[in-house]
Amino acid sequence: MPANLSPEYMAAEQRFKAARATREKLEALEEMLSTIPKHKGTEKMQGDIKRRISKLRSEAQKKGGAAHALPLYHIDKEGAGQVALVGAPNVGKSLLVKKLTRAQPEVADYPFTTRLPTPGMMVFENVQFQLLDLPPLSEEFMESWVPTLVRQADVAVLVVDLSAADLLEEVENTRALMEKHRIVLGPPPAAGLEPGWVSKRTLLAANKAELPDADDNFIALKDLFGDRYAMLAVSAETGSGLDEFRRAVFDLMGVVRVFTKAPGKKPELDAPYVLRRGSTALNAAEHVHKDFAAQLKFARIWGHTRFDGQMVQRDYVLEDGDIIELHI
Ligand SMILES: Nc1nc2c(ncn2[C@@H]2O[C@H](COP(=O)(O)OP(=O)(O)OP(=O)(O)O)[C@@H](O)[C@H]2O)c(=O)[nH]1
Ligand SMILES: [Mg+2]
Repeated sequence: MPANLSPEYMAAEQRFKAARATREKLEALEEMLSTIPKHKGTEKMQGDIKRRISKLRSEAQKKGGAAHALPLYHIDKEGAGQVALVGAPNVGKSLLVKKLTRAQPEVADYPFTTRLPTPGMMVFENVQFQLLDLPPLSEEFMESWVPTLVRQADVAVLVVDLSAADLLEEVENTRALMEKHRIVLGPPPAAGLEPGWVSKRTLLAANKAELPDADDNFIALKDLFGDRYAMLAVSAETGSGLDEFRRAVFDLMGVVRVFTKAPGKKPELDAPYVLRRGSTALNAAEHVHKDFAAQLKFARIWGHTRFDGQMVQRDYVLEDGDIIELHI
């Protein structure tokens, strides 16, 4: 490690390490190059920085467009599932995330407030889901990386403003914008998805439900889109419907919570395994330990639909809340 690296250089290097977007990386590298002490001892480092700059530049150009047009964001998934909030500007996506999690996204009474993705963890009973606040979807402008994040999410919440005059159009607009990027909100078409397309299970969260006309508008929404989306009237402002929102997200996620217990011991009730709905006793065993799965002979179940300790086979389909005792 050559001596005499300045604090400015160190700060720039930190920024480079933290950067996700190509533009940010490039800016940090440029600054590293300008602040690195220019002497024999740093020659190799200078060369290394220059190489990284030119590599990033040429990669960015190959992808098309100037390097500065390529911000990319990636949010690491946490918890039992990720939920992308999508919708028109100013409908209350950020206030919902703020009320449901500990995140502090900016909320303001004008469109295009949100510029960056903001994750926050939402608790539902004994599990947590990651909500992702996103910039708005709009025909006028949409951040280029938004569809990628929606694609990666497990489910979507389509937020609308029940007081908006053009409410029904907004739903259609959002749906159409996502389809431009080959994302179907709601169930896939009957004929199936074409290659490259995805569908997202979607909850329509009709926000600002405490405002005048909201009730009538909710009825109109239900008439038009009730077959397509699970729907809920909420108010991020007053908090009404937010408990139902947590449960609706859980239902949409398509998972079951399962507790394990060792024979003769008490179940571990604070930390459920979260498995896809339809998972079997064998799948639960795979989660616990791969050796368990190979050796699983049978299981005993304590749950709502079985009598306590009932013996089941490996193909038993788990119910939410089941306690399972694995026998090998
Ligand atoms: N009356 C009422 N106002 C709300 C409610 N939810 C949000 N708002 C207000 O609506 C405005 C927009 O809220 P945001 O959460 O910033 O909306 P957004 O959808 O994130 O907006 P963009 O970031 O521009 O997409 C703010 O003034 C909020 O206080 C609600 O349930 N009722
Ligand atoms: Mg916002």
